[in-house]
Amino acid sequence: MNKRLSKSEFKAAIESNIKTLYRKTIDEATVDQVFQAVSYAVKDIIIDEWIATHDEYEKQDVKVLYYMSMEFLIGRTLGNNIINIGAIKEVREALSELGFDLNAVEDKEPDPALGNGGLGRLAACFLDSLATLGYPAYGCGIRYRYGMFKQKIEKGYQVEVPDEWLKNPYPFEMKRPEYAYEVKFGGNVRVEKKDGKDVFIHENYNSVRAVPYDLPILGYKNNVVNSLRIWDAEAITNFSLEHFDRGEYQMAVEQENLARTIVEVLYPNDNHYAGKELRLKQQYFFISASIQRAIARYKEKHNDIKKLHEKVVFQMNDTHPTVAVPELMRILLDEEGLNWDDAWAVTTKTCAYTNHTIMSEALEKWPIDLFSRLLPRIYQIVEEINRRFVESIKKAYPGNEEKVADMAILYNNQVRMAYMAIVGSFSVNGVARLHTEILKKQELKDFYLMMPEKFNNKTNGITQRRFLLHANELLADWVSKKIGSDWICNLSAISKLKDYLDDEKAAMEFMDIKHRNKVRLAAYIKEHNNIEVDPDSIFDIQVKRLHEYKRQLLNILHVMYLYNKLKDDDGFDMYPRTFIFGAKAAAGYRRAKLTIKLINSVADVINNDSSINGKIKVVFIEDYKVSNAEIIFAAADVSEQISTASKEASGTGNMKFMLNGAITLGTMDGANVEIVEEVGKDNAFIFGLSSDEVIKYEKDGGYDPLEIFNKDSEIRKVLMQLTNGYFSAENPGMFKEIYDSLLYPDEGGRADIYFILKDFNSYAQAHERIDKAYQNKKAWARMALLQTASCGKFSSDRTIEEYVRDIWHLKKVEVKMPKNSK
Ligand code: B1N
Repeated sequence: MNKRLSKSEFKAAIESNIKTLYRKTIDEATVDQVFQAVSYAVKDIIIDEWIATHDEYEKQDVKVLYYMSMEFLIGRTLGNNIINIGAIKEVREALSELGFDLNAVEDKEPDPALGNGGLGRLAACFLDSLATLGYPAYGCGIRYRYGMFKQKIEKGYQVEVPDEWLKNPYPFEMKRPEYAYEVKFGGNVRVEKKDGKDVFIHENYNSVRAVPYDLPILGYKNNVVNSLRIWDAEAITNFSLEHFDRGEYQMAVEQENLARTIVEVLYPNDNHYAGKELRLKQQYFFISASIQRAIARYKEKHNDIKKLHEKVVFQMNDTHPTVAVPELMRILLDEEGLNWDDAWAVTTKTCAYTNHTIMSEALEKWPIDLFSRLLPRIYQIVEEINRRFVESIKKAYPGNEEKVADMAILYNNQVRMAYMAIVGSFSVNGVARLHTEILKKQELKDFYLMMPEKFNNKTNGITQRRFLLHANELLADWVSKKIGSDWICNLSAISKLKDYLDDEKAAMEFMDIKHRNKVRLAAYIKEHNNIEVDPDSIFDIQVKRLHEYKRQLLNILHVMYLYNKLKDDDGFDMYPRTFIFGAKAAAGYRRAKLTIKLINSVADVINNDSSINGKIKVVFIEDYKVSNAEIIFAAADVSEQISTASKEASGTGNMKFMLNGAITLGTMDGANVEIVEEVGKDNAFIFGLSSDEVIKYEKDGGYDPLEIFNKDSEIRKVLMQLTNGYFSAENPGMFKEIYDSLLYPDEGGRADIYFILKDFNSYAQAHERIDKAYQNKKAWARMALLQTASCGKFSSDRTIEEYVRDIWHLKKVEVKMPKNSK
């Protein structure tokens, strides 16, 4: 095994780093400085493996995956890196002997939040799995100066605070100026004839230099280190007096500004398209740089560009990287001199596309005038792709103009990015079985009928190394003691825990660990919210981005309903419950922000009402992010996965809860369907409309929430409390907007478009079943253990193996322990 440094060697390395970095002795060092010093000690080990890995890739001339994504939500890396080099014990002891606590040191790392939610975290899990399985891969993304904002709650409202993750140098990144590329925007394209051929000359453009920074992505104890390559932008010409004199001042300043603004900030929208020009700049910026680099690397060893697809595959994480299709075409046509058909053959064998949502407001449709102004040459290519595709539609459906309107890439003065992604790719996949079926049968039906061979499903997964091994040490140790540690790299082995389902002692140990994790979360809540919660109550948790379709509103309305019952109905009793929420709302998403305020207002009233004897507590955890997520999942009894059926493409939080033994309270949506399939429907609390029912109502109408409101006095009471100041005495009208949205038609002519009232009673009944089930401690323990024992399928290792088998066709590489390591 690769234990390269002993405890005493780590101690020496840390002390020596403190000295070189800060001219201090360890006794004078702050915890921040110790974080830097430990990170450099770990990086020292990583570097040798990093070199060895890339030497091996070169030597074997392997095919490489480029996973293109606007988002990588990697979270803190120090702890994970220490585990993956197999040195957790040595580092912890070394630090402790130096007078520091590893957890406190880990807490000093900024949480790199270069992503919004599920889509970005999925990309991070995939990188972890790729390295652990030994597959050659790069993550390609953007080095945003500011990542996802930090959330503060002030007077119940969300306030966004900039995330300055680069304020101190980030110890694990490495600048690679030798791989810088120029990326051009704007200007115009001139056509010249050269040797009878058209040559396209891009002129009068602005440009920036894209400079990559690499972050090491470590496999688990296998010496493999892949790279996450994130691009920074620098000005090409630094402003100089010379420019000032020659009147190029304007140009110089513009280029400085362009460079600065491009990578300034991550757009904080999840599942929502805002159509901002700067966003398209970001997209083209990192795609152009990544593809230029991939092709240059290919050409170092190969001279036939027509065989690019044999060594390179580009996976596009949703439509955000879809300019990869025309950009690759541009390079093949204009720089490599291929003809259209050859270039198109290479492109469509190299690009693949993952769809992550069917929410219509998330679909990227760029206005043609904006797109063509910003990317004139790329736009010409898109026009030609579209022209040829429209020809093929006409051939397949002669005389059917409707098909052209439905399927063309350019339509209604817009570039429909999803359609370009499908046309330009050899693979199109959804992220859970139900989601892929909806794509094939509804959203992308026309494309599926025309090119069925492209469509496939890849149900999402999560890495058990972060979400169990790192996040829940107590449980991880217990599992390994019971069944060995195979599960770390082969999660299906965790099913061996099923042998213990009826072993009462084991089940009680399992619940005891859950309890200790609840105590840990209770302490976190006490520290951050100053709320006392009872670890013996049921921890019922919904953490995810705030979005109407995810229905945090349904959850909090139900809390209001329970509270009313406790107050009004003497015969009613319930097992104590702690409802925990964590969610960021996009900065411009008004209704989502109002829902946060509602949750906090309800929490204020309920938590301070002694008449209910603490039966309900409501907690909103500020700044939900990867690092506190790890504490939260470990402590959950109930996992709220309550999206309107058909809307959540997969969900991955659902899997993280399951892995940690929480039981799903959910709709038959996304990957919940497959979770229920694994645990059995008696071991989940399922409620609500099916996706078919939702889709039918959306198509045919026939749902009127007012009917429910008029018939059901308990629901009516809850809704009235939104407008009578019951939870907002200072401003009774505050939640009127939410009330209206539930009862009265919106601009689209529909009310309660997420079916909250329709699903309410079924949801309340599922909660009653939970209340009953929890009181049978033995049965609950068995059910909780069964969740962990059944989650084998949901490892991102499984997902990656399926991508490799069906789409990427990569070869596993073994990396020997580097000789020159210490
Ligand atoms: O991707 C996750 C899924 O598990 C979730 O169900 C899905 O909602 C999420 C535009 C998105 N889909 N689309 C986005 C993010 C940012 C943005 O600007 C769309 N996120 C998802 C992983 O498959």
